[in-house]
Amino acid sequence: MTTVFKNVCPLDCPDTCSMLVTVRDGVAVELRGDPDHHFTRGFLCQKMARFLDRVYSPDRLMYPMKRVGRKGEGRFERISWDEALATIAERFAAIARSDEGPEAILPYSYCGTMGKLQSSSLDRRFFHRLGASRLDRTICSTAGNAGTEYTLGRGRLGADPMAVPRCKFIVNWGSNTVNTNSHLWSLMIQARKAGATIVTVDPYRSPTARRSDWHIQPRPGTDAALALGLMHVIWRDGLQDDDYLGRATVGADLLRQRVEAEYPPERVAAITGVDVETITRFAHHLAREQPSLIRLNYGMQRHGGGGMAVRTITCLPAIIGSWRHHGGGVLMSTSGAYDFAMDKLTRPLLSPDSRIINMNQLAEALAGELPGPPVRALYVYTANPAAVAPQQARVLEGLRREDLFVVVHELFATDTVDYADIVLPATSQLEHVDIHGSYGHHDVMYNPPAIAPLGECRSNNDVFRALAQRLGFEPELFPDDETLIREVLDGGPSLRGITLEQLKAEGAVRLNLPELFAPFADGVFPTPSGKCELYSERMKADGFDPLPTYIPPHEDPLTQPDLAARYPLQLLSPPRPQFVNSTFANSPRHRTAAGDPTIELADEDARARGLADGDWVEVYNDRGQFRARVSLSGSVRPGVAVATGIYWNKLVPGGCNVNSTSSSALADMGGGATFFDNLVEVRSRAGL
Ligand SMILES: Nc1nc2c(c(=O)[nH]1)N[C@H]1C(S)=C(S)[C@@H](COP(=O)(O)OP(=O)(O)OC[C@H]3O[C@@H](n4cnc5c(=O)[nH]c(N)nc54)[C@H](O)[C@@H]3O)O[C@H]1N2
Ligand SMILES: Nc1nc2c(c(=O)[nH]1)N[C@H]1C(S)=C(S)[C@@H](COP(=O)(O)OP(=O)(O)OC[C@H]3O[C@@H](n4cnc5c(=O)[nH]c(N)nc54)[C@H](O)[C@@H]3O)O[C@H]1N2
Ligand SMILES: [Mo]
Repeated sequence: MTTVFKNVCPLDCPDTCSMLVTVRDGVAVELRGDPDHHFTRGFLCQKMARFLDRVYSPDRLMYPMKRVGRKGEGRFERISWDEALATIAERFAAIARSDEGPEAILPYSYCGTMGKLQSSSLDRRFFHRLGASRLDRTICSTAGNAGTEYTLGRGRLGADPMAVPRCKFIVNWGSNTVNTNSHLWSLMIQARKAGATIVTVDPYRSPTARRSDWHIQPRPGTDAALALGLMHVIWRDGLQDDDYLGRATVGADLLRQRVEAEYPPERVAAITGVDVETITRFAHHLAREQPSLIRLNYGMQRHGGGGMAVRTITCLPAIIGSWRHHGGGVLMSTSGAYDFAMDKLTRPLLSPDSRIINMNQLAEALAGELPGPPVRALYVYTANPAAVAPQQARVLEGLRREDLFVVVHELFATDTVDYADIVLPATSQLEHVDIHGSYGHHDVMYNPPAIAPLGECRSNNDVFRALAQRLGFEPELFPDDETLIREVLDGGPSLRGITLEQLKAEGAVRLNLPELFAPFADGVFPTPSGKCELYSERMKADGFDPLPTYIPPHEDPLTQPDLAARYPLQLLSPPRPQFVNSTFANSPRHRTAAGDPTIELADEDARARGLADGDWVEVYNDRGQFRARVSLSGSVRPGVAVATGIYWNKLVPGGCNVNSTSSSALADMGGGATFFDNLVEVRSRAGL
């Protein structure tokens, strides 16, 4: 029996591809990109093209286990599901009954799968019903979402990606689109064939910068200053769109006064390291070549002033009127167009008051430094915090605590699994059902179970159903997955009429939106004023500068010369193209393709330290150290270094990755992470 299923790529990536999976006699034998899906267009990235190797990997976890070695050692013995579930339920019930109460239990998850059901449905209901601490999921995009929300009124709404081929001037601003959003890149290439210019703004000569027509290379964390400099030039040279500014914005005069007085190109050049001529030319092209699009991604968000940087850049399209055009404006995420009934799915009102813990402060939470009871139990699923969280040494110290009960639900024996008391085996995307939105296009997609669960693997939802039953929670709160899909589809206007039956039949269905749309062409914004808020009363009320401004990085060589004297290099750690976060870092094929961890340095920084290409070095600061090989690839300016990731600690020499140096300080908005706001020094390993 051969059947072809239409599945959905589960990775945390904007592309959310449609995949055709051929199943013969219950075994998936072929997987390819769906040629009929408008965004996937038959093409999968180098990671997902080999997904079946991962599904059928001999390294998959196949049955529950309990710890027999020391914490961190990764020695386990097989147990039954019955024993695993009973152990977890008893520990949780005992903690909930204790004086410390259920807030001493902390769930920790992120987006190992983007499926609505397996990433945020019964897990939320379970922990809310239990009264556990709530996790603020801030590790990725919350700073920028807060910044755009203040400005546009909705954080995840922007230009339509399908209109990108119409653009004349395309800016990849802090976005490595070639690797992190490859199907959008192919739309950018279509635009280029029709005459568009592609620019990349990135302190690193990323694969995207290398393939662009123009690479602008600012100092890390100075993007807001660059954007304010562009505004200065735009107003000075009369390139603004007065009509759009007049009817669709508030605060234009105040902003104009600020940039005139405070951000002349000469000052901006001194802050950003971008010369006056480049700033001027950039401003002219951006304003004149319409539609101009800014693909704004995460690079600048992972700095101390990341929220304000995103807000500031997001003001630009209203000043030059690019929102008028299909494809014009800013594109950060498309997920705000989905009106999924998330509250029905997650039931926040089951536990409206329990403590909130910012996931970027896992180190502090495990050390008992946050208000409220100590964390006595940690339940990790769909995430790998031992590798991806900042302040790694302190996170691992916390995970080693003898009095901390740790459950990890995973497909593979990750760095985090090594610290578990109980390990649970998880199903892959081909083994469970799910429903997906996207943050890179506008389809709702259905993922059918194409094969039966391997070994004793269970999906996230199946485990939470079983735990809920053991704890005596109301069965009606934990229904089957199809009921959950119907509930989440019962949302707002963009989903109206889209049914489970239709999704099952068609696989992917576009939201109720026009074929192409320009969200702010009419000049109406979902802000309190109904306009694009160049000046924001809400920001003022929240204690921010109501106007766009430049906030230097926390660890800034210019404003903190003492720190920079010890740690002079600004270290960026964006993804290595072969991995998605730490996923695939254990796949033999991807590990081989990725090679050893590297640190890319400017020639003169290497020379000054007596280092040559290929040397093993130690990269360090007060928080920790990791090893990498020097790469003199000509991709960074002096004073900047790049170590792409995220490797598994246990698979690299020295046993720790780049996050042993990154900081858990928070960004200015949204409690965001500051992975790239990280001063380090490098020394030779010879003689260590
Ligand atoms: N192949 C692959 N695809 C992925 C992922 C992956 O790990 N691998 N991860 C997925 C996830 S979870 C996310 S969040 C997205 C991330 O998608 P992107 O935001 O595109 O990814 P990054 O590479 O983190 O950051 C983009 C660029 O920002 C640059 N940058 C760093 N600091 C600054 C700065 O101060 N200013 C400017 N202008 N640029 C700066 C970095 O050098 C990098 O080249 O990609 C998703 N897609
Ligand atoms: N230095 C540095 N650190 C970073 C970043 C960076 O750029 N630099 N990027 C940050 C960003 S943007 C993000 S989004 C985070 C990502 O951090 P995480 O969300 O923790 O991402 P992954 O490392 O991909 O880990 C996801 C895990 O989920 C598992 N998984 C997949 N599907 C399922 C499932 O259905 N059930 C269960 N139980 N498990 C499943 C996978 O096997 C994998 O081990 O990392 C952040 N950390
Ligand atoms: Mo992310």
